[in-house]
Amino acid sequence: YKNPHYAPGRSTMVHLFEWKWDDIAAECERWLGPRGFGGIQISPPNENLVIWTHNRPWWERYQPMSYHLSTRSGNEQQFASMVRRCNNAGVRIYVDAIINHMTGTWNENVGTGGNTANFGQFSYPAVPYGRNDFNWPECYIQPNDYRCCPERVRNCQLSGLKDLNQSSEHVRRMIVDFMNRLIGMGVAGFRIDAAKHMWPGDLRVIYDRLDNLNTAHGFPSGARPYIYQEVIDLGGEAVSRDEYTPLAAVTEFKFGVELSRAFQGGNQLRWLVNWGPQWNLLASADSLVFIDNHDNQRGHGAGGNILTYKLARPYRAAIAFMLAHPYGEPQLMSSYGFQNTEAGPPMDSRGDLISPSINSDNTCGNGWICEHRWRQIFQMVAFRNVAGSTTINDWWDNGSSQIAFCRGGQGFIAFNNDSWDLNQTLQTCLPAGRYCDVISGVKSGNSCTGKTVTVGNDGRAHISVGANDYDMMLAIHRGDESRL
Ligand code: AAO
Repeated sequence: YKNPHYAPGRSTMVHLFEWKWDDIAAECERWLGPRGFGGIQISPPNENLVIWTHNRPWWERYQPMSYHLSTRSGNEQQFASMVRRCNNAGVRIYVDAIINHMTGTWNENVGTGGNTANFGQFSYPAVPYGRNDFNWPECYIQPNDYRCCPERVRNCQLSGLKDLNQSSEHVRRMIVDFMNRLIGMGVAGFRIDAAKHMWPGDLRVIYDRLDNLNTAHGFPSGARPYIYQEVIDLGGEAVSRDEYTPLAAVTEFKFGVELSRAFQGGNQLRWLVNWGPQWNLLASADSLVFIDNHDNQRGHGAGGNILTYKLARPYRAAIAFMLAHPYGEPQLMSSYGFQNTEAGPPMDSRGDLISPSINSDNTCGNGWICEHRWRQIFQMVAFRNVAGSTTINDWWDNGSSQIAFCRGGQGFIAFNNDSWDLNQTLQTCLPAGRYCDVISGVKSGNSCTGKTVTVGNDGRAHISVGANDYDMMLAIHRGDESRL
């Protein structure tokens, strides 16, 4: 369950948060496929409670009403078409699976597919679930439970969300049927929402009942779905990430916390020389990594001071480090702009989502940020693809926050987070020639719209990253996007 089964030569998943299925399909064909992206995490595809009393917040999608594929992102036919078109473009789809719970109790009770529920009776007829399918008696997770009481974390309600009992055979069957239906339609895997709140033993039963990936969508025979479990573990809690790594991959929240600190100047970059398990991160193969996610970019979940698109310069640098470094399976966040942390995505007065528009410079409009279309980010996805399975060599630092390293003979990157210029002749490990810095510009014919780096026969080149440059990094590699 730890292999994302990306198409050959690809890497990196992007979370297209709250995008519509038709728009995702188009994005696979016009952008993600051609640019070498590996996959997409989509918002939950199953029917959720419509919550007008909070003006359709983003978090209504984390309150399932049924497993019908009917949401603001689209219907079942649009979902199937998206998966097929993206797989044809070489881009995999990963589903955010909400299997820990159903809704909270509300005075509205109609779902995005038109189904209703009776919250007092714990009745969700469109699944169907009834009172016997939930943990009983009702209890609510309190902050201190995270420290003392694993059975309360697993058997009580998270935020008042009705807590399914995954040891029930009926619940298991409903969940497995839902996930297998998606696998049949060609998805490559799942994010398991709130995995901390389910018993590892129950999850193992569910995972082991999942079908192999669909060979008609280009997966090798016998391939298991990629599963990454959302377990927030910053240390010191009764439930640990280590209970889940024997099952499948786990989200590594320390990754974004530490890199956000370092690239905001709270830690010298030279300490990143041993980035990985020596920082108490999970083993690389167990780890799904990101700087920000849809929760912590708006203060939900865990971890303060997480970098987001709002602090764009250090954010781009942290993302570049994530993509340049071989540790973990990286995931990018692609956001809509927000001030209010509850606010849902761009929508019209009927509550229908408004599609991102695409500007002539490839950026997005209509309120969508589209970090995955920022030059410094998408060009680092290509860097990662070129670097492949190489490891780090020729690490250099100045004893402070200027660092540089090679990825085998495939790529070279330098960062300057000091308040003085970086001006050094450094080993790039690349063949002699001229290279376009993929951070400050793009290759255009035989020239570069940004900095050009000339590598000598000894592999060395003069590297310059000014303290006041627009970006704090410079990257060159052997691929077409950089070689002049
Ligand atoms: C909404 C309303 C609620 C209402 C509820 C029911 O906001 O007021 O009661 O509906 O009607 C999202 C939103 C929720 C929303 C929910 C349903 O975030 O606000 O509730 O949809 O609409 C825990 C879980 C983790 C979860 C996270 C948000 O462990 O799984 O809370 N994330 C996922 C999704 C998320 C979604 C759900 C789960 C539910 O990604 O979008 O909720 O489907 C500690 C624990 C963490 C715990 C946090 C937050 O963290 O370790 O496990 O996360 O507390 O309670 C320091 C510590 C750190 C600690 C943190 C916060 O940073 O180091 O460990 O402080 O105390």
